[in-house]
Amino acid sequence: MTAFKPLVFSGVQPTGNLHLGNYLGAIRKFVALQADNDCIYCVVDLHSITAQLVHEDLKGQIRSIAAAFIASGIDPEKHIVFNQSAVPQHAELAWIFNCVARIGWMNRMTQFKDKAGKDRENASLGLLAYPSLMAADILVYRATHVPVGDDQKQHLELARDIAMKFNLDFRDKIRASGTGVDILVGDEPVHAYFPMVEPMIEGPAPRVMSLRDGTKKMSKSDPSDLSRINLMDDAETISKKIRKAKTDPEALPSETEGLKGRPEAENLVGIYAALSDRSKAEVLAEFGGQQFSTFKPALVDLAVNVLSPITAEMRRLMDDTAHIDAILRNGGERARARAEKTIAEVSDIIGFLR
Ligand code: AQP
Repeated sequence: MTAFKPLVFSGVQPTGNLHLGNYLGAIRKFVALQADNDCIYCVVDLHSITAQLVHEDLKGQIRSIAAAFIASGIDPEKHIVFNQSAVPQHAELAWIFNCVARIGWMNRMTQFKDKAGKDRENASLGLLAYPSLMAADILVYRATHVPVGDDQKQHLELARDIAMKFNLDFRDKIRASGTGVDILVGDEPVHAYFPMVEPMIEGPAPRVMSLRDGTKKMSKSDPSDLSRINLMDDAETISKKIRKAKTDPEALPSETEGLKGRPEAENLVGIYAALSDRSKAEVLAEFGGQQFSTFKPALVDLAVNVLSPITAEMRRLMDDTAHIDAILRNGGERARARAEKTIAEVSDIIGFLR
């Protein structure tokens, strides 16, 4: 039994200010995975026009995500950093996947339901097909591992369904092409062209919640800026947002059990734990019994210490757009070379004449 070569792929949309949820749920994992893996990190600009077509400064947003990757510690020479639209093979494979995936699969996606809201008929076709493009982003490199936040779990399950259907529908042609790999799916041996991607969701902060409502995900598109800590916020703004963060009147518990039913307290303790590389239990061992009036200033100090060097480096990088553009161009060329090979093989398997 052979296996797919391990490859990490993930992406971030240039849809607004990057926030602490993006950083703890995704970017920090990207950084950690570099040491032992071949990694491709993408600014997924094609995705950014699915919910909102016109952006005031999309180029600036793309550069700011690339700057955040690099300022956080991603090495664009050892690994690949690029923007999605520079590699048209993503969109080409997405079209093929639109024909593999079923409309019913897309209709079940909770992110589509949330983002389309009540006026579903008026949502863009791109918003409905978003998970198909996301599957193509990953599988055009035949990537095996995808570090993401908890909210992307359903999309990754769909990427596996698309890969599986393609592998089964084209089973004989994949075998004839000599490009397949024998894998086990459960106990079932499958001769596969596309791997079954593994989501990497675990980590200290798979779902960071809004500072204004502990039951809602921290999100770039939340209309209240007080709901999130942006990577570009200065120390004073971080302090203001944490001081104003919603809490309850109780003191912090000494054990994690005591966080049940207290979503805001759980969120702030989770953020503290993730930023300090400790468990929630360890944080509560230190702060249990104390009021938020003591805990919040400690969280402000920690958040400012961790985030301010990244913010400063992001600002420095964003002042040198030529440097960022050169990194993205170079990454795009290297990504394209890999993606072209997949598209040539997939076209041959399907039977397109090229
Ligand atoms: N609150 C969060 N907690 C943990 N991880 C999160 N991610 C997003 N929000 C949280 C993870 O960040 C990565 C990049 O996300 P994205 O920008 O591509 O899309 P998103 O998940 O739709 O992020 P937002 O902030 O909620 O954007 P909008 O408001 O535009 O929809 C992903 O790995 C995601 O899981």
